[in-house]
Amino acid sequence: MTTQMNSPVNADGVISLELTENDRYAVRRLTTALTTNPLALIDSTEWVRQAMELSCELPLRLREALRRFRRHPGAEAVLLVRGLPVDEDDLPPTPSVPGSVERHPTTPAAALALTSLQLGDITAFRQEKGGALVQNVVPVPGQEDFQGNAGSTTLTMHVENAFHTHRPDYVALLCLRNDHENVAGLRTASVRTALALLSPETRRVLSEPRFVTDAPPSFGDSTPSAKPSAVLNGCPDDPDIVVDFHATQPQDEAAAAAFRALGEALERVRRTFVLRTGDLAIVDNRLALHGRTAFRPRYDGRDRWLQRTYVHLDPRRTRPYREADGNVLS
Ligand SMILES: O=C(O)CCC(=O)C(=O)O
Ligand SMILES: [Fe+2]
Repeated sequence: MTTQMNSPVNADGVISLELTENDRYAVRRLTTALTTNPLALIDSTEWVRQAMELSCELPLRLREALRRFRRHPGAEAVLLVRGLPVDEDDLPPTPSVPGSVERHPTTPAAALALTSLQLGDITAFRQEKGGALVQNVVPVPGQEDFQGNAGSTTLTMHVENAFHTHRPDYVALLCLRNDHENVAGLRTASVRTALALLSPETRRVLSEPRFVTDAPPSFGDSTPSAKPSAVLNGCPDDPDIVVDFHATQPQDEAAAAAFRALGEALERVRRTFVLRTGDLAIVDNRLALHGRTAFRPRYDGRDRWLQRTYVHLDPRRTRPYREADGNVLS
């Protein structure tokens, strides 16, 4: 059936879609429309609205894949879209400043926004990178060991902004260029595949409010500690997961044992994606954790560069926290 061919589940359980030359051409037509005004601002209401309208004109097979992924995220809870129109030769040097974001529309930022906007609404948090909607994930000199996207050491597996009630439903990561040695990999691990490796007792403990998750370093130090909450939530046979192995603290011994068992199970099922230029990985942040393998930056303008958006499915749920019905949560 054509629908299955459009976004097949690979042998490794990951749903992926390879764009054709025609698809790429169609996406490029839309990114061109979104990048013609050099003074436009990605974070403006007008640009986001235009991008949302144009996202309805994305190639049908891409829209189908996104719609299907929304309802059926698969065992790995990752959708890989390959071949978006990013030309490495056209890219400026990889930024290397702290807090790097894209303010003005570029082809990759527009492609990322268009795709994200067919999944849901793009959002950002005021306290993180100034609330910019398209954020650069780049290594920063001196921050090699930082547990955040400016680092280049192994990035511990986490649900994005696990501490936050309104954490994103999806994290979308578009690769502009990979590292020099092509070893940096996005890692993902799905609770759907890990669950079978956990004992009923471990699942029970993980489903109780016995874990505290702090804000990640990207939020600064001002955020108060959260109340204890559960790591597994919702349907016991197909739960959502909320955990950050850098920021979550089990509150008692049995919780610590369950936490360790979960970490081991997730490690056994994790996947590594060495993304290429034009590859977009969309992670369902309710079901999968993500992290990154280590790499060696050179700070020569050719370092690894991803662009990231967060996607929320239901803007009404966050309306009290979004000023003027905009895209930034505070
Ligand atoms: O560098 C990566 O592949 C992932 C970084 C990350 O966790 C993020 O940007 O949310
Ligand atoms: Fe992350």
